[in-house]
Amino acid sequence: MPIVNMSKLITIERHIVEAGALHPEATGEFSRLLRDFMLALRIVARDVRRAGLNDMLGMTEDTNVHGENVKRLDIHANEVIFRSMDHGGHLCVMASEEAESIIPIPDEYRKGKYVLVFDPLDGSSNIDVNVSIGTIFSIYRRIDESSVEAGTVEDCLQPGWKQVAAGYAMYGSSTQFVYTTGDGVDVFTFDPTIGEFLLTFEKIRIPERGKIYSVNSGNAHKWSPGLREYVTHLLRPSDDGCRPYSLRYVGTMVADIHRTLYYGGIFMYPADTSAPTGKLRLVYEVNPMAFIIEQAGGRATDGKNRIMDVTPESLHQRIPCFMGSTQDVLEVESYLNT
Ligand code: P6P
Repeated sequence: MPIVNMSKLITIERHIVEAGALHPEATGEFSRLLRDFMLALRIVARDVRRAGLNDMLGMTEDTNVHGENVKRLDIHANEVIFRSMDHGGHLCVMASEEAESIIPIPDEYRKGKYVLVFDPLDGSSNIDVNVSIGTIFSIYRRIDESSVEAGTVEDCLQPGWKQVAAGYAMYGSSTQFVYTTGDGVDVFTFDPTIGEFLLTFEKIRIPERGKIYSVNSGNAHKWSPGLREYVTHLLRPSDDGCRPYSLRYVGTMVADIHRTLYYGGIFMYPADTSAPTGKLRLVYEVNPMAFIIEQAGGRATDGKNRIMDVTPESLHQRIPCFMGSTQDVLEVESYLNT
């Protein structure tokens, strides 16, 4: 378990400023970007918590680019993030799960050197039943940092190893913000009595191996033989007590990754016969989570290749993903690549 930080009272804003001070060349633009993004998350967290009272639950008539029914809270969260981030002068372009193409910065606002891609509300199917949902994000530098023009789709299609920052907010029993800028993973927990995100866990390290696997077993009949053999192996009791593993699956990637980060084990959304590239989207779901998992000492692949080495070809490209404790991911790879 990560070290609980009970000594220092550090807000996310102070953490961002102090981290920025470590980079003398920093202009403060990145810190202002994160500050504005935290405002958006505060608003989304408030509205998620009041959704039932605000009558924000339920479906719209719309479907998103993936043909999935869009919940009203999805649209609301998307708009809150856009309106919080479009005028700060630090972004040149945005991309969202809820938008078919890139989201340009309005003409009247200055274009900055950063790119924001995000899933405004991950776990939509769980909204109406009060199960944890979340917001996932990645930040990149634009390809041509000297440009002051509008950003392009190419700026949003950079490989994950170029991420400047990534993370997620989880709207669960408490609201937590988990992020990395490439120097480890820190967790902030929202204290509504003071309206601040306080540093609660520093530099989380994922266990080298866990005892939990997380996958939608309802798709088992469509898995590859190697994956079925792997899961059968996990469920076969071992003399050293390391097996059988337990199955935990929330159906919200943010929640399943958050548990995997703390307890170890493996989260999988594999390819199957009906989804040859899996379900989860590379740009704004899998890459940010891969950055978090790697920064915590874990491993994130598509079953063979490092996720963050893949160059996206389209905004909503899907990719199979296996991420979590290094030994667990290496073990599933050995079954997938026999
Ligand atoms: P399934 C939620 O809709 C989501 O995009 C991820 O958060 C989650 O991991 C996955 O889909 C769940 O998909 O097919 O198991 O319901």
